Amino acid sequence: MIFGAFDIGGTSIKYGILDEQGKLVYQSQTATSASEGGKRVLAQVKEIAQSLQVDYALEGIAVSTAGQVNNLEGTIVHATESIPGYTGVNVKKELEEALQLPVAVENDVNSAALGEYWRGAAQGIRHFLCMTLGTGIGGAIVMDGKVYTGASFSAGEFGHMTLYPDGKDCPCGDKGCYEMYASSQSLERRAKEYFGGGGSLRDLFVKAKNEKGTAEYVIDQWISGVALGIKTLVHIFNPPLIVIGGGVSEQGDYLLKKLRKSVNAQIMPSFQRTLQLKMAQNGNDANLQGAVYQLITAIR
Ligand code: BMX
Ligand code: ZN
Repeated sequence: MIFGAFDIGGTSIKYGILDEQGKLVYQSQTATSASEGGKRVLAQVKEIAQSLQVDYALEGIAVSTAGQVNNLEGTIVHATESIPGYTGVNVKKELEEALQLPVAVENDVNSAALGEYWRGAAQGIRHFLCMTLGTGIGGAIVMDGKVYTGASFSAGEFGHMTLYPDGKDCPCGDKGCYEMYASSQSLERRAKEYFGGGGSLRDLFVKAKNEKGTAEYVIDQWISGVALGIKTLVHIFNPPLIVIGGGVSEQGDYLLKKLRKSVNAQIMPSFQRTLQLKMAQNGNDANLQGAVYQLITAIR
């Protein structure tokens, strides 16, 4: 069996073809037309899925998306202004009608968590948190091998914990949210302030590892923001594991060491002894894999 899978983020739509073991047989990506609104973004997905259907005998479509998702109805319960007009869109119904295939929809980080549970860093661990540092910051609470959805499918929006009450404006409408300081987009913004435009985050990490100096300072400042949010989560959930995903997870041990140090400096000893921090093993593929895991569970 093969499935089409999409991961809709504020910046890009990643997509691919996966088999029922979660193995990617094809993958690609395109920029999200976020500024043209959520309906246009869905139309983008529809067009890509239709073109994939020409070459592959797909048995279903798995969607991981930014925004709070009613995973039973496949609707966007609420989305921040990072994808304007996305709130209320029925992704499942529209895609099922257009493609004549079963469709499952889940929040991007809930998907990442399921992907890491199925095939990655959280295998065999039934309770954990997952957090991705991307355009924004998303979160997932996994309890007993299942995503905890909350009363309105909106649990785990870690990106909107308040770090600074009078801080930067957030696309959610509030000020000073965690994702304005600790997302990878925020690290990029800091790097630009110091080094001007042009460089990628990868360049920043290479520079920090080779020369230390300002590049490392920029990363350390950002890490202390990331750790602040983790501190709060740790004291609320006392989780045995937090999986950190998003593009920066490719920095592996370099980031993990810094993060561990910064987190340990802020949490009580009882939490330190049991807390594991791990980088996501499958990076962005986990979102696609988790969405497929959800689809397979739904159609079986
Ligand atoms: C935002 C919010 C979350 C999402 C997170 C990460 C929207 C559109 N997005 O906090 O639902 O999980 O960003 O998303 O409401 P990404 O854009 O970084 O992939
Ligand atoms: Zn916010």
